[in-house]
Amino acid sequence: MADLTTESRSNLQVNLIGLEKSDYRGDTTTLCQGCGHNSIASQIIAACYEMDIQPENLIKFSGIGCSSKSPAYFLGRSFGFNGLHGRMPSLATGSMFGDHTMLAIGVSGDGDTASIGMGQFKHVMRRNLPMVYIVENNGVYGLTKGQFSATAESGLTLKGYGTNPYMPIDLAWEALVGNATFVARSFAGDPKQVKELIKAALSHRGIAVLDIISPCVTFNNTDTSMHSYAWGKEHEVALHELSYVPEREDILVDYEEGDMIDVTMHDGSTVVLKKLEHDYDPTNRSHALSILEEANTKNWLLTGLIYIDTEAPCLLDIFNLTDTALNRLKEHQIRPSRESIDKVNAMMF
Ligand SMILES: Cc1ncc(C[n+]2csc(CCOP(=O)(O)OP(=O)(O)O)c2C)c(N)n1
Ligand code: SF4
Ligand SMILES: [Mg+2]
Repeated sequence: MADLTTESRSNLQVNLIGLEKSDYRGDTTTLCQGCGHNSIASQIIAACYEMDIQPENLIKFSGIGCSSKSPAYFLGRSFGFNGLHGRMPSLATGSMFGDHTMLAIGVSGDGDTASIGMGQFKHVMRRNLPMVYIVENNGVYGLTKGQFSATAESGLTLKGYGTNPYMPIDLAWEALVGNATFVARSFAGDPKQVKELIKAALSHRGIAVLDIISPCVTFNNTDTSMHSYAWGKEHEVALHELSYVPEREDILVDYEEGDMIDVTMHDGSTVVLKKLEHDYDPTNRSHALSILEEANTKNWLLTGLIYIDTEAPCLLDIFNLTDTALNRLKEHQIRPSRESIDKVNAMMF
């Protein structure tokens, strides 16, 4: 029988383990139409389907925020834990010790990670927990009505919040200096790149950080734009202020490796995306640091796989765990013998 490529299989009704794409879906989204987070959820569904992942072999994690709600909208058959704000890393660490045979996907926001969760983020990087860590980065706290987050650019002016006086935190940079073993950046409107990076991240045995720029169409906008929240509100008086959400089209881009493109956001502002060159070597850490620094100086958003180290041992390898997951061992297997207790006690005195 001919060997089917992943791409040709994705056009068929079922994947190699006999599941349909619908087996990877979750609940219907309650996020705003056009929110970048929805597009990322769709690419997680597509990546897991195409990789023939058994949904029951995967755990989803999140913290708090619109982004952190999104695990409800993909992989409805998988396990899931929506934790406290900024505490996703410790939750994931404990769970993965409980069952190291699972795959882990975490979805966090820029507020959840770069503000309240920054300490936990840094430690899960250096511990190299095997987990896909997606940050849906929109520069605001979307869920709590759009305050600046720690990744918002300095000088950005938003209605109700004035002008942001602080320099932004670059999460790809923080991951890299924190010794992450997989660091990538993308844009929610580039589904092809997002999907490929998610697949690569799922194949990585270690922490895989995906900083995905994911526009908040409701709050990260300005008053003067024709597509702004304020403009829309002026033209639709019948809607209640708190429930009003402007309907927006997803912003989609398609560009080649090495290319640089300007993308106009819903508020009329522009971001410059630069895809890494085809011959870029992501295993060179110091080069990765220098190109990120250059991109920041020039105000580009560098997209693609920025850094990967496939040699570093992951947290669960270091701890020499049993082949059987700890949460599946029987009581008699986890109870230490009298001799080993005596041995430990003898070492104390
Ligand atoms: C301990 C704690 N502090 C503050 C909040 C309020 N709060 C909820 S979500 C959120 C920010 C979410 O922002 P982000 O992670 O960027 O997600 P987004 O909604 O933008 O996707 C905040 C401050 C909270 N729930 N818990
Ligand atoms: S408020 Fe912003 S981040 Fe939240 S769902 Fe709406 S568009 Fe997305
Ligand atoms: Mg946010």
